[in-house]
This record gives sequence, structure tokens and C-alpha cells, in this order.
Amino acid sequence: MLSRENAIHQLSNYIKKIRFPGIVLLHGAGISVAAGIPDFRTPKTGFYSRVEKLNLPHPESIFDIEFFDRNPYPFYSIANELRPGRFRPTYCHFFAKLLEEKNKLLRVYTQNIDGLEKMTGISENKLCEAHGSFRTAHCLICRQEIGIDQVNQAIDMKTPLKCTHCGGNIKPDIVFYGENLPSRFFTLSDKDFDSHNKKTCKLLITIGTSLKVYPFASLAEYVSKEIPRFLINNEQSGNFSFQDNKSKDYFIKGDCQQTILDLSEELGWRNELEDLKSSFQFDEY
Ligand code: CNA
Repeated sequence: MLSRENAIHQLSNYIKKIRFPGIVLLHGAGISVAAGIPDFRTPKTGFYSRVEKLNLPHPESIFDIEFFDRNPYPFYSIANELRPGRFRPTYCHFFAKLLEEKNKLLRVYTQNIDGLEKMTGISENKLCEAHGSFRTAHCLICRQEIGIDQVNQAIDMKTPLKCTHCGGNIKPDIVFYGENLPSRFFTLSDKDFDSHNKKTCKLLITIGTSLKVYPFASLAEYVSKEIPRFLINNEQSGNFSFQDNKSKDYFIKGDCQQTILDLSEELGWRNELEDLKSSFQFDEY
């Protein structure tokens, strides 16, 4: 396995060689930890260890659609730790935007529901929020759309919101276990990873995810063997084969924000990345 420095150097070389939108980014909760949002599975600090106090059947129950419909209290009691409004995008988020500006980004697929990619101003057609977002909300029964301010208020008061038409539970449009992913996820991934399509993924960079949630995790498995795949994470995850000298899989272990800064330095983009982040205008809500 390459050293961290050599792997960053290798990644920088691959990025430099790409002269069209050919890079796919896969984002996970690890990239938003520096924004102040806990990830799920990191022991002690992750969201799942925080929900232990709620005595759920499983930590995952908090995001299980059947459980939520029976008992929305646990979700409403902790959703303020995730809901957008107080958090700013990080270097990792702005790196995606920078790749778009350099005309190298094919797509960013994110599992995150915090909306931080969108806040960077990245174009909508470059972004696939595979697990939805907190920007809209609906009644689970009659599908009436509910104003998100009302939902945020309920989340802040830790009180489940009910539909005024039918009494059903109101849920932000984030994808729970037991729900389908948006059809756009399947349409785009079919196209972006189709080896017969010329405008397909030529470099895959996976950042801050344990790759445990399917079908999202399968994206990392869709690319053909000749496509380089990088994992930037605190720990190894997914089906990468880092020990196999013939594979084009690379692991850059450690804090993803530092890795992205080091990578930007190597690319000669550090000032542009810093500028993007520091010029960001932010209104808390
Ligand atoms: P996860 O299972 O909690 O994995 C996070 C991964 O990131 C782990 O492998 C960590 O080791 C790694 N990690 C954490 N911090 C860092 C860091 N600073 N540098 C490098 N690596 C780090 O979360 P996944 O995203 O894999 O799981 C998918 C779930 C998480 C999706 O359904 C999301 O909706 C859900 N989620 C989203 C958010 C958010 O929107 N910010 C927060 C928490 C969970």
C-alpha cells in the first residue's frame, strides 16, 4: 500500500490528467463532522452512540420508517443535531465545487442529509442527494407538503408534527430505512457508471463513509477494474483491495479535511479552496 504522501501525490496526478467532467465523488457523514454534525458509527461520538439513551430496539430504528410511523418521538427528540441551519460547508464540500469550476466533476453523490453540498453553490445537475434532504417535508399518509419552517420549529421543540388534514406523521424528505431512494439516484448512476458510455466515471473518490448503507455503497463497486478508486477516510471501508498491487485502489487514511487541504496544496489549488470557503455567505436559520 502506498504511503499517505505518495497516495495524495498519485491522486493529484490522476486529477491533473482529467480534462473533462470525469470525476465522481461519493460523500458520507465523515465530511460533515468538521462542520459540527456527528457521523453515525464512530464509537462514542457518532449519532448511534448518542441514541443509546433513547432505548430503541436498534440504533437504526431512529431512521426506520415503520418505527417512525409508530413512534416519531425519538426522531423529533434528536433531529436538531442534524437539521440544517447552523452548519457551514467544510473544505471537503468546497472541494467538490472547485472540481466543478475546473470542469472535472462528473457528479457528487452524497449520503448526507445536511444540505451542505448544495450550500456551496454547486450546480444542481452535478449533485445527487441520494438520501434526500431536510429542505422539504410531507405527511406520510396524505402526502401533503408542509412548510419546512414549521417542521424545523417542531424539531427544535422536540415535538412530533402531525398533519392538520389527516393527522398523519410529518417527516422531512430524508430517506429512512425501508424507503426507496429517489429515482434520480438510479437514473444518474446507471449513466455515470455505464462502461459503454464515453462520458462516464474515470476516477472515483470516496470520502468519509463506512460504506455500510446499500444501495449507495454499491456505487463504489460499479466502476470497472481499470478505473482508479480512492478512499479518503479514518478507517478502511467498502470492497477496496488496497493490498493487491495490481489493483487501482488507494487508501488515504486520516482526517479528510486535512487530506483535502494537502491534496489541494499538491494540485496548486489551496488558495482557491481557501477563498471559496472564506467568501461563503451564511445566514443561520
Ligand atoms: P458512518 O457509517 O457514520 O461512517 C462515517 C465514516 O466516516 C466512518 O468510516 C468514519 O471513520 C469516517 N470519518 C468520520 N470523521 C472523519 C474524518 N474527520 N475524516 C475522515 N474520516 C472520518 O456514515 P456513512 O455516511 O457511511 O453512513 C451513511 C448514513 C449516514 C446515511 O444514511 C446518512 O444519511 C447518514 N448521516 C448523515 C449525516 C449528515 O448528513 N451529515 C450525519 C450522520 C449520519
